[in-house]
Amino acid sequence: MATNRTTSNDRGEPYVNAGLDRREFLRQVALVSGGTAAAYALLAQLGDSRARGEFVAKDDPRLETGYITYRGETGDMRAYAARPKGPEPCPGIVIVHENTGLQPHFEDVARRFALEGFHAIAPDALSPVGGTPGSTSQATSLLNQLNYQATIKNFVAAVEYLRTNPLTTGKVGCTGFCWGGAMTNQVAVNAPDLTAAVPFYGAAPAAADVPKIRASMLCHYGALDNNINAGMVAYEAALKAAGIDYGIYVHKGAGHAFFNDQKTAYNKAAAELAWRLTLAFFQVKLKDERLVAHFKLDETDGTAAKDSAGATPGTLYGGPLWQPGGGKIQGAVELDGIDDYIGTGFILDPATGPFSAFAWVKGGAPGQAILAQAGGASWLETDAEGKLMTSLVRPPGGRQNAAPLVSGARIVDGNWHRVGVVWDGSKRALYADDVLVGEDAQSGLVGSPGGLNIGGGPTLAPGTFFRGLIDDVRIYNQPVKP
Ligand SMILES: [Ca+2]
Repeated sequence: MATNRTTSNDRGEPYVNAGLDRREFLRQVALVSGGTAAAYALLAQLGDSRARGEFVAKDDPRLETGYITYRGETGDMRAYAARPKGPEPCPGIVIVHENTGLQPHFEDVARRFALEGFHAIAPDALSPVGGTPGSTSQATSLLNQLNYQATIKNFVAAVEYLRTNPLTTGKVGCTGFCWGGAMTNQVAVNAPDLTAAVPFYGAAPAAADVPKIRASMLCHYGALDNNINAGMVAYEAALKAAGIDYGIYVHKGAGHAFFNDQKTAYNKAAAELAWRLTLAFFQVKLKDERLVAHFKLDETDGTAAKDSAGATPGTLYGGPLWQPGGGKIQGAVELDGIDDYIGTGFILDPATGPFSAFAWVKGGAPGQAILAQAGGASWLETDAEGKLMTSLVRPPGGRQNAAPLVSGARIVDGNWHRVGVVWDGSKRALYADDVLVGEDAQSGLVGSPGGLNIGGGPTLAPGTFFRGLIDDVRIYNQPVKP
């Protein structure tokens, strides 16, 4: 099965992108595994998907993937793009391939980033000459003929494409490998809006260029990679002298290209460590600072709901059920409509300024709360007809009554709906499925220093508890357009 399908894939690409054909790959596997039969067995064990160099399947249902084009220095650039499904903005990552062009391995790396919550694109540096050809040696030869300065600008344009993309948070990182590691260093020098960069065994930029870097840097090296490592000491000295936020990690026992699982230089231990370090680095450096609390509700047991953005974890009361496979984005929590809710610590006070709150809900009935603040008001709830509304009202005083805002969107039909309330300081707005369904002007909102009740009203009155699934609750400290 695996052996038939791995001779080439449907685009006619070679089995491995390391200049090794499949026979040579099998020979090298045989050297370490005791014979060709054992090598085939090993390939089969790797599984069909893995044997094609995929950690994440091309059609993973959690992701949106495909090819995009953006405007570069030399014209239209083609790139593979992968992001989590859904409209929530993510930090951006530009991935720069090795000197063999945009091989399937780098598209897989993009999907790995997407699964971790990033909007990743892997541009094809060979776009100006018709794209990466089937032969890896031809790709390398073509790459060497490209105008290097124009190629740098093509990748800098990828940073700008992501930075200005409505599906990103505006924060962008860049990572790349070998030739792409050197390019990542060049992107860091030439893209002042780049926030973080992770070159893998990349040739250093000119020392005189290093002070232009604005990004935080994490540089991976293989301890056995003598050629590249020759430039490491001077590069570090220049980074230090320029006061740049940097880290250098030299991976023991690893050589050039140790991250690429399609090459014989692959070092699993080093690759896994480098991946964890890279993810942690990007997660910290590219954090969405607007997001002050984020309850993914992907837990499988226990009575704690993690806050992945802030420091206000929730506690489950009344015995809600975790539904690890039943959410809109991975797992969700199921509430019984009687007394189940999640209570959190204080996150923000609506009286102090603009904010936004979004959640996915499925189920519910008229008159139930979705998100309410203890001692304050329901931020999101359903009215007597099951229509989305907010009871966040302006402070008492003046001639007008402070009235709730009711939308026309009935959301208790048993389908998933993404609901949201946005306060921009002068207008209340309600969103259902990312469409504006209600809006009015207000002079302010009544505040509260209480925590949030997810699935329960502000006073936890009987009849206000939500019956159904709630998922992915996000609170932002500013107006966010869905
Ligand atoms: Ca979830």
